[in-house]
Amino acid sequence: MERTLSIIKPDGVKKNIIGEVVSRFEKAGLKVVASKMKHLSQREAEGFYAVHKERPFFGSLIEFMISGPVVLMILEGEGAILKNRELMGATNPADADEGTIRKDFADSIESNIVHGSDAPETADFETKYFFSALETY
Ligand code: IDP
Ligand code: MG
Repeated sequence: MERTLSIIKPDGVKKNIIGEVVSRFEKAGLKVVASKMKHLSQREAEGFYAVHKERPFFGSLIEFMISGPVVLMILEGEGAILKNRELMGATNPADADEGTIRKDFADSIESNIVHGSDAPETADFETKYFFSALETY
């Protein structure tokens, strides 16, 4: 069993598709084992995306991520990290496969509805960044 961090970004919350996104995870066999809604502070968002801080889009990404509340979740399942990435689709919705969350709902490469950890190391860092052991089930 593997665990991964999922975030429904502010655009997903604004579009009122929390249930739709979670339903896709559940139908694919991923289980929500932790969940909370949170309006990230600038410091929290910058710490989460620290790996991207030299990228030209960093400032804009942080502004977007703190523009409204997000839904933070830990998903559990066999191959959860890759399975979640497949359900999400490519970063740029223009490149995303049919039937993926980003293809169906995302407006741009920045406002792309969901985050998902990309490897076991990032999944470990990211799940612990937002959840304590006592908050997971
Ligand atoms: P990922 O979310 O598919 O893993 P990353 O490359 O890790 O994509 O980028 C993190 C987030 O930064 C993306 O989900 C997106 O919101 C934003 N982003 C990535 N590339 C660009 C870009 O070229 N312009 C604007 N925003 C970007
Ligand atoms: Mg990434």
